[in-house]
Amino acid sequence: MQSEKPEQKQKHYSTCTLCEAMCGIEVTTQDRDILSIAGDKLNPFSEGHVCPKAMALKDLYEDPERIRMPMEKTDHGWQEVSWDYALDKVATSLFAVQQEHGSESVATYLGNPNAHNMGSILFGPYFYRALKSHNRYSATSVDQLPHHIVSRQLFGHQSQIPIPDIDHTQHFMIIGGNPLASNGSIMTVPHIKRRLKAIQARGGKVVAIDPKRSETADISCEHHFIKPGTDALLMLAMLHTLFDKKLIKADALLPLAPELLAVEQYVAAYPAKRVAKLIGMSDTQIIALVESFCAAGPAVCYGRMGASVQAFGTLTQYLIMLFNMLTGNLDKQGGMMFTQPAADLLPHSGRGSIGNFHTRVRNLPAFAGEFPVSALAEEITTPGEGQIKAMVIGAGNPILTTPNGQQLDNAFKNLDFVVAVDFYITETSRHANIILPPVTALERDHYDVVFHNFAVRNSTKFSPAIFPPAETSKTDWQIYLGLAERLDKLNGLPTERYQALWQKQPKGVVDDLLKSSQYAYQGEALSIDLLLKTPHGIDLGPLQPDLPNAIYHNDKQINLRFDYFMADLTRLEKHFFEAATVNDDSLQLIGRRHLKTNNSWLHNSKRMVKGTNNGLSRCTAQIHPDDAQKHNIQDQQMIKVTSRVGQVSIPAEITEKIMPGVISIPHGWGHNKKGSQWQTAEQHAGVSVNDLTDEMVLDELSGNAVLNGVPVTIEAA
Ligand SMILES: Nc1nc2c(c(=O)[nH]1)N[C@H]1C(S)=C(S)[C@@H](COP(=O)(O)OP(=O)(O)OC[C@H]3O[C@@H](n4cnc5c(=O)[nH]c(N)nc54)[C@H](O)[C@@H]3O)O[C@H]1N2
Ligand SMILES: Nc1nc2c(c(=O)[nH]1)N[C@H]1C(S)=C(S)[C@@H](COP(=O)(O)OP(=O)(O)OC[C@H]3O[C@@H](n4cnc5c(=O)[nH]c(N)nc54)[C@H](O)[C@@H]3O)O[C@H]1N2
Ligand code: SF4
Ligand SMILES: [Mo]
Repeated sequence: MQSEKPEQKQKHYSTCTLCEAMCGIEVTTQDRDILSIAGDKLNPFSEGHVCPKAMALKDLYEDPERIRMPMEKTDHGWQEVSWDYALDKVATSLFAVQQEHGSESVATYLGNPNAHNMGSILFGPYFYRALKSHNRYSATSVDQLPHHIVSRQLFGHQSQIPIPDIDHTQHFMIIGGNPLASNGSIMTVPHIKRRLKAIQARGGKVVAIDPKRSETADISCEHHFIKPGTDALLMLAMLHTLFDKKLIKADALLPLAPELLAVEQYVAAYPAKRVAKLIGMSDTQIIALVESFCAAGPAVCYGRMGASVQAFGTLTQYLIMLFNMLTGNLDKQGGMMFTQPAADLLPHSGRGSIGNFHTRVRNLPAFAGEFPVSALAEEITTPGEGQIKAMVIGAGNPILTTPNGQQLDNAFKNLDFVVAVDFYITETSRHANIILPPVTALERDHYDVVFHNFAVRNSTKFSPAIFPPAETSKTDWQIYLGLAERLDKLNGLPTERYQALWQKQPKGVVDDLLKSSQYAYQGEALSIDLLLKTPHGIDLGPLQPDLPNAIYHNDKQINLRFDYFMADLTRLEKHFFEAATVNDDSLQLIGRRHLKTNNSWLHNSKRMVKGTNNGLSRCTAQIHPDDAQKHNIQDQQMIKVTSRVGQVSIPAEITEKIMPGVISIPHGWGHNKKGSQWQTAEQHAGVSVNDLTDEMVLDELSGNAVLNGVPVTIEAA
């Protein structure tokens, strides 16, 4: 029995890692309990802002269903096992599969939370390298892959992505993003609502282009419906208008991109009139969009998830970049700007190789060493050399988050061995032979090695683990390093270097990066030690013009690569102007996010699933009243939604906020698979929209999945 007195309450300053906004939080603890989580008012970047999800960090920490020790699947169900046993077993099992079937037979899938986890980012690669398999997949190819390809080609590095300078812009055009729900993406921006309102307060404009009148559209000055998947046409017409109306302002960029004006010939065939009907806007509307953008002073056109994860997502993101360049808004205050992060990983990380190798079955190109996840199921089920026989899932739930999830679920049953690094028994990790559970976010050291690079202001902050590590728990990096060392040993490779890595820890790498940074604070060079003394973080000022320094190409020129991107116009012509007319009866499926969700994995927090609309689950199919009438569907009635790959039954939610001809279903639901173990999530199961999305339809330029603009039919169930 413990006789010690309970400890005093303590306040800690940390960072929420649940989305990209990097909000500072004040966490009050007593012993090992979290009493409360509130916004850190002294954090110079987030200034006290948090969203309702911050409290989910507490729910996650306390969740009795979260796994705290490794689990092995046995004939008698899940059994808790020791860490040493589990790590040994995983390493020897992966090694055995590779011995029998070759190194490519083990594949990895890395999910979204890795991006918020410096341990996985910095030390995970030791493990993937030890595996020596090209069969690598991640959530990138259901998300931001187009952005990486555009930045790789134009600026020479996949992660050198310019960010909207939201605090200085006079005109913010948002294409396919809903930051009021997502809190911003590839735009790390706490308190987005206040910042969007500030643009309007200083006489500027916010314009949303979206098939849904989203929460963001609701507080914008203008909202224009657009037919899903047609944004490339809109951008072509907008670029055409720039030349037609002589609105080009590219002089400052021409020395870095001498061919920029040649864009005119590629967009010549796309006057607003030609595309208007296809995109669902009038030609005058399109022209007015451009004129008002150009009249505004500093302006920025920003395209995100809705614009990326569609059939022409890469072309769209490329054209958006050209639009910012041709209007003189790249690298300009109030436009699209590069960040100057204090701990900059970019010079030390892969710039992004394009098409070095291809998938076995469908011959799809790899980008930055990863294959499109749409190909994963067929690579598991198609026999032959290189067939995937074992999977490592790190912080991902691809059965709910990638196209044709049902097919992937079936494919997983064929695997000889699965290991999941996760703290829940999810729809995906239930397939594992062994689950290795890391600690939750507040129990590990944190520095945002990714999201400072995407932030609307330069800042720096280190958040040490709030609780000292328990003897029996491990962080992601300890798991990955432990596996890497074991695999190298099994492969007969030297393992001496690991001793130094265990000592150094990920925070040692960040310390090195900070010490080599251009910044100082009150005369002292940046370091982890300094940041420990400034627990609210340090503001490093607004983004600065950074060209040509920001370019990673050796010649310091922006490489426009018309040959690569504009070649896709052939496919676009075929798709929109030559293809047979689409089935009149079909609707276009799109996705949506809610402030209280986080992809597939916060539904076990009662607080996050509570208070949904009219007693309906949040997982509804939103349709327009005209479509409801046409199909004789009442509000809240169950409907069947059918696509080429599957069918789901889901309540209809009739709303004028959605464009006629469009249907919106959120992803991350579908917690109704036998064997997962998160009861609250199962009580709010919903259905998985990715049982409808099609793994065979891709943005062919990048291999990115098409999750927006999927043709479906509906009928009353
Ligand atoms: N239809 C449709 N599908 C989509 C989208 C869409 O808009 N529409 N969005 C796509 C996008 S943008 C993304 S990023 C993907 C996300 O897809 P995934 O990354 O595959 O899915 P998540 O739901 O983020 O799964 C995260 C898993 O990691 C676990 N986890 C959480 N934190 C940690 C941690 O610190 N360490 C470890 N080891 N595990 C952790 C959770 O328990 C959960 O099981 O979904 C995509 N799928
Ligand atoms: N609360 C919450 N926050 C999150 C997440 C979450 O699951 N929940 N996920 C995080 C992740 S992983 C990511 S990647 C980001 C994503 O962040 P965002 O990019 O802001 O993504 P969404 O909120 O899904 O908004 C996408 C918008 O695109 C619209 N759209 C759909 N199809 C099209 C189209 O064809 N054209 C146009 N123009 N618009 C279209 C949708 O209607 C929607 O309003 O959010 C992050 N933040
Ligand atoms: S916006 Fe919400 S989820 Fe995102 S970092 Fe801030 S508190 Fe966390
Ligand atoms: Mo994402």
